[in-house]
Amino acid sequence: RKGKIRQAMRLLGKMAPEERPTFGKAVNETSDAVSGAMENRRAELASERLGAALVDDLFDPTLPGKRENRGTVHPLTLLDWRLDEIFRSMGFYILDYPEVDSDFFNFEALNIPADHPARDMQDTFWLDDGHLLRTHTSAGQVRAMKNFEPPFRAIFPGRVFRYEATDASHEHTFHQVEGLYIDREVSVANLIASMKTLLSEIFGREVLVRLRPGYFPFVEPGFELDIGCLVCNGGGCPVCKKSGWVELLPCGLIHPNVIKAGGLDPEEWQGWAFGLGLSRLVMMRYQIEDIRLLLGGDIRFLEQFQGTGLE
Ligand code: FA5
Repeated sequence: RKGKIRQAMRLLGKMAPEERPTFGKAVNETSDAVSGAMENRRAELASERLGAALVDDLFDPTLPGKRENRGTVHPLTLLDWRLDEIFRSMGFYILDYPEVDSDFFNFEALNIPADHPARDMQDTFWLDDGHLLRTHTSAGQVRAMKNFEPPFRAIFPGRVFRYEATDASHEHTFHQVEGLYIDREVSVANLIASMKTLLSEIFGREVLVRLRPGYFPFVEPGFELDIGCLVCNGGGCPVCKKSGWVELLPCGLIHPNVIKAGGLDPEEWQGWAFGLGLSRLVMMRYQIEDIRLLLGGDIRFLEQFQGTGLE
C-alpha cells in the first residue's frame, strides 16, 4: 500500500483532467510491468526448485552402487561355528570354561602332579596369585565331569596360552577344541570314527590321516592323529616343517585317575578325549602358510574371508 505505484495512483486525483490519461496510462503500464516481472521471477524460482529436487532425488539405476564396508568373520570363528554345528548334530554339548584356571584343573587333576616332567611339555604363564593361563583346553575335562551326569558328550573350544617361541606353526596364544565323551563303555574305534567324520565334514572330502602312539599323562592309550599337510599337499613347507604331516588331533582313552578326579568311579565309567589344534585346522582348511597371520590383526588378511561360510 505504501509502494511507489500506489502513491503515484493516489496523485491522479489531484491532477488536472487533461494530464490524467497520459499519467494514468504510464502508471498502469509500470504496474503491469512490475507484476509481470514478479510473476516471471516466481515461476523461475519454482522451476529452479523443481530442477534441484529432480537432480537430488533422481534414481539412476545405471550408476554403480555404493560399496558398503562390512566387517568379516574371522576364519577361526567360521570354523568354530562349523565345528559347533557338526558336534551339536552328534549330540554334544558346547561348553565354555575359563582361560585363567588353577594348577588343579590344568595339571593336577589330569594326572600331572607338581614334579611330573610332562609339565615341561607345555611352558606355562603363571599369574602372581598362583593361577595360570590354561595351557590346553583339557583343563575343562574334570570341570565337565563334575558339572554333568554321565553319560554325556561335550566339546569346549577356546584360547590357550604357552610361553614358547613362535614360528610358522607355533603361537604363544592359539585355539584348541577339546572333545570329551563319558559313557559306561567307549572304544578307540568310536573315537577314531568320530575324528574322521569331523575331518571329512570340515574339508568336504577324505583327508589323509595317520595315527601314531602319543604320550599324555591323562590318557591311556594315547594317540597323535596327524593329517597330510594341505598347505603344500605333502610336498614339504614351513608349516609341516618339510615332513608333509601336521600334528592336529591328539587323543586317547581317559586315564582312570582323571575319571576319579572328576568324581566318577573308573570301574563304572570310561571316556575318550581329543584336543584339536583349531588354529592349525584353520591353516589347513584355508591354506594359510603362517599361524602368526591369524591373530596378527592385519586387515588385508582378514578381508580375504569376506562372505566365507556365512551364506
Ligand atoms: C595337548 O594340548 C593335549 N591337551 C591334547 C589332548 C587332549 C591329548 C585330550 C589327549 C586327549 P598338544 O600340546 O600336543 O596336546 O597340543 C594339541 C594340539 O594343539 C597340537 O596337535 C597342535 O595342533 C596344537 N598346538 C600345540 N602347540 C601349538 C602352538 N604353539 N601353536 C599352535 N598350535 C599348537
